[in-house]
Amino acid sequence: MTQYPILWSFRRCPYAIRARLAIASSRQSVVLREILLRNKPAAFLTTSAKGTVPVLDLNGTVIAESIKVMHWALQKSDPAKWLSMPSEGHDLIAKADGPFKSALDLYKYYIRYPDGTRSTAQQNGAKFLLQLNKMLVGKDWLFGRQSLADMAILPFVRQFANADITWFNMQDWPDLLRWLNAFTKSGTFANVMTRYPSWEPAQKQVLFGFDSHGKTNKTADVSGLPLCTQNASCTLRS
Ligand SMILES: N[C@@H](CCC(=O)N[C@@H](CS)C(=O)NCC(=O)O)C(=O)O
Repeated sequence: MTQYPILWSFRRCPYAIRARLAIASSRQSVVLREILLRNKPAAFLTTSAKGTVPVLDLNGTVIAESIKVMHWALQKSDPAKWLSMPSEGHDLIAKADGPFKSALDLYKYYIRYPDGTRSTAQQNGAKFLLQLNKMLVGKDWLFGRQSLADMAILPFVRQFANADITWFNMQDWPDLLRWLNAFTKSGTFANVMTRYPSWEPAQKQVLFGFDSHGKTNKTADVSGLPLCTQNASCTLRS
């Protein structure tokens, strides 16, 4: 039986989305375990007591940081050359994961904070988004070609946009809008956003990634694993 790594994931989590994007791009395959954050399975918490998704279990070695999951996948195989980006890309990701994510959390959950939090957070987030817009003028991707920075940052920009889509679409950042729309309308994004039932110990395994499309590894022993395709629900592999 082929041993696939296990990816614990939550469909809408931007950290988990970027991990799935890198796994799909790298043409790796993992067993996907979709969970609900409000009802974390004991087996998930045993794997990573931290309790955040994504978590990649490499048969005992555990990676519990999304950016590290991205690097793990792309270091194995990087056909789209996402890792070939200027070092500035890593600084940009750090900015997205740090101050921008903090602004995003305050913007989304402003109700828990004092009056004025929402507009300050919106302005702070917008400063970063204007920087991205400037970088995207005349370009499809932040550094010209699609890279790790685009895919690590876009899921968070999508979340920021969805917090108030009317306001977001009215801002003067046409290149940012073009970049985000190209991503959210892409097959790449649709592929990683396929819905799966929440994992239960007794369920059949869900294969995510390259092998799940039946394009490779046809001889691998994955009998009993559901074969999941882009928009389809899982079907059993005979
Ligand atoms: N630094 C972690 C953060 C992951 C994270 O915070 N994920 C959120 C979901 S988007 C989570 O699991 N939160 C735990 C919870 O809500 O209980 C990473 O990059 O993987």
